[in-house]
Amino acid sequence: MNFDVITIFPDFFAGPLSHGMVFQAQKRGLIDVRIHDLRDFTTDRHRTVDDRPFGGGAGMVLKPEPLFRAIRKIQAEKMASARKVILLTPQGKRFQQRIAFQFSSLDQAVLICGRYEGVDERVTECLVDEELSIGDYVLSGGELAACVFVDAVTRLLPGVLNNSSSAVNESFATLEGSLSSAEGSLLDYPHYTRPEEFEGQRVPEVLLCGSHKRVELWRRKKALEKTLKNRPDLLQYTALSEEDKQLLG
Ligand code: 6GU
Repeated sequence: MNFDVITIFPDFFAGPLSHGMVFQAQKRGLIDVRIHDLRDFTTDRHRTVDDRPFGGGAGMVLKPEPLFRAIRKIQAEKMASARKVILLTPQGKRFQQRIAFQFSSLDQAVLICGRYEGVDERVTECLVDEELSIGDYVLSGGELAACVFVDAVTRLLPGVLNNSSSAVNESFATLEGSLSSAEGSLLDYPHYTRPEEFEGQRVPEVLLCGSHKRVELWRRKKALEKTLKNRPDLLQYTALSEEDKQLLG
């Protein structure tokens, strides 16, 4: 899969893209991430990317011309059978696991990092397929959100994770990877590793007992408790069985 990121802070991405799974996926040729400096698509001496909003008000707005030029160049460079242009903005639709899964079937995602007070709406209307936000808070720009998008989508691509089952059991994922948490999923259960005792705290006995059945029940109970404590909103959509109700007490 190809990711094309349009940003005014190209150097921002050096760190996030050169570690861990995203780095490995690039090395193995499973993804290609290209960073485009929006200023390279300006034509004036000052390489101007923004201007004051019509109608007045605070802040600056990203001008349409450099973004149109950048996106058209990216689109012309490559034939892509499934390509989407995505604007990262707090005004977007909320990014969720289900949406990450949908985007993982694309062969190209063009990510525009919003900045300042916004982006000229003609860009959104003419060029953008989807506006995405990563959550209900305001960031100073879309760069962090673009990194979140690349990471969340990359790890769903075939062959990226060596252990294909670990992506399936975790919080927010379902067997198909296609349902959102709001459509029936719990937070993950707690995990422990060695040592068995650390500063007087022992690993729960049940995890050492060797009974697969008892471990499964305990994990289900803990997942239910964790979800009730941290994300009670998710339980609204999760059908609790009689056994679940007993586990929760
Ligand atoms: Cl995608 N951009 C900005 N600037 N703020 C955000 C966001 C995106 N998602 C959540 N907050």
